[in-house]
Amino acid sequence: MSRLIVVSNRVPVPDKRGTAPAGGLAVALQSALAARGGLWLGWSGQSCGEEDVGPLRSVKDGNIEYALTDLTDLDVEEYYHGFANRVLWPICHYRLDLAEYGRREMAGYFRVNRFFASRLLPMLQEDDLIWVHDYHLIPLADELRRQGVKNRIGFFLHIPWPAPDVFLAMPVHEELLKTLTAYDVIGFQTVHDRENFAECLARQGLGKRLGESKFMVGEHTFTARPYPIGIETDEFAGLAKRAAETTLHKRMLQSLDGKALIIGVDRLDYSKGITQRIDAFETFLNRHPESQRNVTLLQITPKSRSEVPEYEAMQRTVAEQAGRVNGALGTVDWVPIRYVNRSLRRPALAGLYRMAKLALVTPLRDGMNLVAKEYVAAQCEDDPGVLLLSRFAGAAQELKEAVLVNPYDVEGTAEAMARSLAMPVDERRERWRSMMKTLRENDVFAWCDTFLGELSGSTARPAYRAALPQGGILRSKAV
Ligand code: GDG
Repeated sequence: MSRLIVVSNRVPVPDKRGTAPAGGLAVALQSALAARGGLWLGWSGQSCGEEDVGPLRSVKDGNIEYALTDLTDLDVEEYYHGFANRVLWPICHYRLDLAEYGRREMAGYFRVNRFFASRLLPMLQEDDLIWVHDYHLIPLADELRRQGVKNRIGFFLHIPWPAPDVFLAMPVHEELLKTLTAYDVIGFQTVHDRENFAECLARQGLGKRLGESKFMVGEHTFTARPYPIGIETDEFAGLAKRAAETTLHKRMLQSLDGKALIIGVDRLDYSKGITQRIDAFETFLNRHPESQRNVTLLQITPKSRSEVPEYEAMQRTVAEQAGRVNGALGTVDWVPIRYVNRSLRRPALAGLYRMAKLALVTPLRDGMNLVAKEYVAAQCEDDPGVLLLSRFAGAAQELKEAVLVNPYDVEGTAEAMARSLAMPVDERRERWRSMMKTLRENDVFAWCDTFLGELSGSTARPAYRAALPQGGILRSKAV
């Protein structure tokens, strides 16, 4: 079996005890790496200032090598904060209004991709399979090809691929689209994303479509397909079940004092629809006064990318909004919204999902949204809670038995909250069983197998699950 090379912006390096700081995605990729032997390359998260970037830092764990490179201040500013987070992220989430184009940042993005290619090159062997992740590294295959690499190279986009009118508004769209066609396999989260991509190619007159998933540009043919990412379903379900017996869980239950828990878990990001959700919750409370004092919304929102001005502003907006609702509707012994602005440990999160009667997963746009899947996996089969899910999350394509909402429709979402909280247990069970079946069939290990099967041209399914790292599942992904 060929070696596997994973390249992503950040790398989940195991700590000194050999424990992997991993959510489902990192666990699955580490298992695939352990089964084949291989290398995971990415940015260390550190800047070397204006100095020359030194040698790679290498961490070995069994037959997996983690190789980390620093970047200069200029690289971090232009490639990461600049083009990746201030142009590609908003564009791919349909927020043309937030994209800040700058030629300097665009050039920096391509330069850093060239740099990653040059770091990888000396470590490559002839039949290595290379799997590149996410929007930070779109041009990587093209840079590797220019440097003579002939290996099979795959790419998985974790976020949405936008509609052509949005994508083509980006000044550098043509170069970016062309570089993407240097891959052998391009994975998207949904059919919709793949069709948007195919339409971008057609609108640019770039190559031709040979079949549903086959495309040809020049002499090069490649596959572009949806590979919806999953979670470590059974492991997460077990984690949630065990968490229900912990002291934290018991304390939380006590503090709820019989009130129904509603949960929202999102990185602080404008794509997640947090402000619209709080508006909908307020509308629900006002229209259903009988619910007041009987429900509590726990919104867990760890900070992310606080260096980007929109994120800093959003942090203030959400906190003020929650404070306003609590001030207007709360009483001395009831707080409608509990707002937590930091990260919880993964087992604690799993336990809270299980306790919650309703999860609000209402992004305005999301590649997949793993929170939706984790919530379902964490439920108790006899008395499962209800998933209220945005139709604009990739997960809505698979979890059709969730209560689907349009997050822009605040009143509609408020009414869906009321319906969900009143849903009879038989209906909840039926919906849950069907969603759980989907999650079991397409867990993150199956996702990994399917993608690598396509990339390697093999239909045999290696048993990655058997090679799970000892550290198990600890926290969210770091890619
Ligand atoms: C990108 C795409 C796509 C959140 N708070 C805590 C915590 N989390 C974990 C969740 C979940 C993960 O973070 C978030 O994953 P999502 O999929 O919901 O969203 P993004 O981070 O935006 O991820 C997305 C994904 O890539 C994978 O392809 O689904 O569409 O945007 O696992 O549990 N984890 C812990 N404490 C927290 O407070 N431990």
